[in-house]
Amino acid sequence: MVGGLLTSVFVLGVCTQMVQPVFAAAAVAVKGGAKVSIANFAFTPGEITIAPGETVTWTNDDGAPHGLEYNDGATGVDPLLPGSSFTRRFDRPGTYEYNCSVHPYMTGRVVVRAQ
Ligand SMILES: [Cu+2]
Repeated sequence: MVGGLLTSVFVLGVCTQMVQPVFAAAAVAVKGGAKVSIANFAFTPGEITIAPGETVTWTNDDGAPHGLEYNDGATGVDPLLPGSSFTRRFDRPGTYEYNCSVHPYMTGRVVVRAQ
């Protein structure tokens, strides 16, 4: 006596096309250089490391005017009004300290190092 052979065949017609999202690998080779935001009366990040020849762009994201004063005597900017930016290129390796010319307690540092 062969009982009923129940064969359940579930055919899952999986016709799901593998849609591959093509992300044009946005190579984040930041040609524009590093960025520092000035907000809440502070530089963010307070310390940034770049390679020789790269630039740093400071943007005043605060509601008050700030300024940039470099300890090495390079020309800074004063005032740097809200919404404005200032870019400096660093060619020589070293550690560059700077502060806000309006608020001297606001300090930051740029480390230029071959990578
Ligand atoms: Cu300031």
